[in-house]
Order: sequence, then structure tokens, then C-alpha cells
Amino acid sequence: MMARQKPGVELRTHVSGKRVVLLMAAVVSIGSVGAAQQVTVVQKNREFAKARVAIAAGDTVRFTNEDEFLHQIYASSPGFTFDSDEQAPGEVVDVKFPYPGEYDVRCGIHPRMILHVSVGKPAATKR
Ligand SMILES: [Cu+2]
Repeated sequence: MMARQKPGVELRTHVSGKRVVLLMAAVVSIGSVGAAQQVTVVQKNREFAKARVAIAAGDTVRFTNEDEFLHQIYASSPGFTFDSDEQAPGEVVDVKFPYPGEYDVRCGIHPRMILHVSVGKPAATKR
């Protein structure tokens, strides 16, 4: 396993049809949070299909691999880091973004792949 455990980060990979929960920490801790959303970002032709996505804290980005080779996504910023296992063709990686902020998701295999993730406040706490 290459995934490194960080508090508050939920990182799930689907490997050969078997769901492996690498880490699940209590994220819903303060008040009520609106229903979490999920957006899908396709990886194809050595790039993310979108350059950026905007989500709310607590939402999940599902990364699919529609290429015929591996990807390996990661992000590193103060307070939020994840590092997926190698992602084979057809596999799905779900990454939950618990905290508001601006994050760049990159692929460890294809350095030109960059997805900017803008994470806003949870809907229930917006003012
Ligand atoms: Cu890649």
C-alpha cells in the first residue's frame, strides 16, 4: 500500500472489483452538513478531462481511468494530502476533500496532468 494515512482523509480505491477502504476518519464532526456530492473526473489520453472542478467541503471526486495504462494521483498541501495506489485501467479512486481550500491533483506517472480542485465551505455552513 502506498497510501499514507492522514487524519480526516477518506481515500478509497476499487481494486479488481473489491473495495478497499484504506482510511476512514470522522469527517462529519461539527453540526450538520448538507448531503455530500460526488463529481467524476475522467483520466484519458494522459490528462484529466477537466482542468478544474469546484466542490464543497465533504464532497468526493471520483477519478476514473479510461486509459490503457496506470495513473497514480496525489495531492500535497498543508493540511491535506493524499497519495493513491497505482490505478489500473478501469479502476476507480474516490477522494474526499474534507476542508475548504485550493488543491492541485497531479499524476505521479504523467507530470503534465494537473487538476485544480476548488473546495468551498459545506453548503450548510455558508452565510
Ligand atoms: Cu497519469
